[in-house]
Amino acid sequence: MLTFFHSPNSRSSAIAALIEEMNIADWVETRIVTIPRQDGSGRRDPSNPHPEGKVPALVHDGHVITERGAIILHLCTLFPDSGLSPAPGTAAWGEFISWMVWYQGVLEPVVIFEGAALDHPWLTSTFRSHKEAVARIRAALDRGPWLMGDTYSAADLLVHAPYAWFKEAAPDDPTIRDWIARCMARPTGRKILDRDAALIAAQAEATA
Ligand SMILES: N[C@@H](CCC(=O)N[C@@H](CS)C(=O)NCC(=O)O)C(=O)O
Repeated sequence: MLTFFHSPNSRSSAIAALIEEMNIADWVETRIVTIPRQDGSGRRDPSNPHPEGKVPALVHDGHVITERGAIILHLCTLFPDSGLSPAPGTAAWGEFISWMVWYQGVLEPVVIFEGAALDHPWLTSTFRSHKEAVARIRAALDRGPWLMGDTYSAADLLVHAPYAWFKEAAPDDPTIRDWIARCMARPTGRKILDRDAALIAAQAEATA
């Protein structure tokens, strides 16, 4: 059994969109939880199994899976025919895994460091910079039109996410901006935004 713990308008929205893209909602139960928000609203939800009280979390037969990249890899392995990744075990799958792990280990940290104006030689030697990360995205899109080539995949879904949420972080590069716009224009993304807005309204009403 698969249970997805989601809080609207958060990093878990990417997993909600993935479940729509993969057309696997019948196999994954979604449970809505609250999280502490930067504006002081919300609170940690005792029913959320994530060890740090964050979202997303996916529970598979009692095993807790966290980090979007790991959740995406797990769902794409369980549902290999959903069309959101290369077939597990192939050479292209190895490249797909690289995007997932690079996103978690490099891209999100360098976007945060830049936003927080953090600079230190240890950070640069470990992560390089947002500029270099952007160059990697651009090189893939030059082969494109998607990160993995001809086909939209969960790599696009995850890697474009910070730029969809923090528009000021989006690189001033027409090719990358066009790719972000194409990712955001997918009907599933719109559907999740609308559903999240309804959930936020319902949560606000419940706490009023
Ligand atoms: N590295 C994690 C990040 C998860 C994360 O930071 N989630 C935020 C939602 S935007 C959260 O749950 N924050 C609640 C808190 O800080 O307690 C991932 O990619 O899944």
